[in-house]
Amino acid sequence: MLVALCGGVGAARLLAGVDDVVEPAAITAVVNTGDDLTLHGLHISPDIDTIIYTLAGMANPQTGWGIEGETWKTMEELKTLGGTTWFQLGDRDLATHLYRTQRLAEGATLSQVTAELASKRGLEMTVVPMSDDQVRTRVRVSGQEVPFQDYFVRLRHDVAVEAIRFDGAETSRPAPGVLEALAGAELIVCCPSNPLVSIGPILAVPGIKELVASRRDAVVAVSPIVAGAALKGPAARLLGDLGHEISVVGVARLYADWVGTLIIDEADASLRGAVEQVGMRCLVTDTVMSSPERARRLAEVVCGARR
Ligand code: FO1
Repeated sequence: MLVALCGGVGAARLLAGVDDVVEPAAITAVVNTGDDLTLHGLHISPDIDTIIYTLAGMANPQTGWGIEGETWKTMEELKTLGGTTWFQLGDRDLATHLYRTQRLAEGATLSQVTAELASKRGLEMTVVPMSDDQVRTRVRVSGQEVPFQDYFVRLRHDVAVEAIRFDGAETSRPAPGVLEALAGAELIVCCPSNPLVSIGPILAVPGIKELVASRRDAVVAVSPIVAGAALKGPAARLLGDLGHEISVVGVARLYADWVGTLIIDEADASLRGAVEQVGMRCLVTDTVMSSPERARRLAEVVCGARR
């Protein structure tokens, strides 16, 4: 059993590679739900949908989120009505949010709905939210706390961040099966997602970080920072804003007490010693997943990297 801790796009690309290397039925993806939001009365789970769409081969390859070949008739019509359109929901993507919202209203848990969506999209791996309880990442910018998607999309994450908080984390419980999967996994993979706002919320659910740290030798992480920058999204900027070194060494320090092996890109080969000084093994390989083939090769290195 391989268990992957996942955010959005970077995690989805690596998972698609792992899906080629490991029997999909033996993979459990534990996905961040701190990015979730309720908009137009709909429950939207961006990271879960990005994972499912990518593994189903239907994700928009340019953006990494939403569905390929999408139409935007509903958003265009909503705009003429003066409705909220800063968070773009494609016509086909809307079906996912309508389905999820209806099922939740019928009393289903987020885990149950996620399992239904994954199987209806033909996935064999298990996709599970970090928790069925509501945990929402909130970001403080210019003295004001805003929901994650307001920061990430409406403000285009083009603002300095003063603090982040995972509202609801303290009283949240791991989703059913998460602790068992982590306890029984031969390998726990921390995907190249944003350490602070994608991996952070997962570890903030009580019980998860403690369990992962107790199995540190089985934990392999892929750095989301390559040559001092993030390949996608605000990870580098966020690390800097919140006082962390924007490098693979900064990532290693963040991960020191629960990751046994950090995989870094060849561009950072000179920092391998510095990462090992933080107290973890360090492997150097090509971590830029600009094609399915490169994602598959990285997945092979990850799957063979266990201490
Ligand atoms: N990201 C954007 O930059 N602009 C959008 O309008 C947008 C809409 C959207 C709709 C559904 C969905 O699942 C994701 C969407 N995203 C959008 C991406 C999303 O903000 C990020 O993928 C995650 O929250 C960060 O991991």
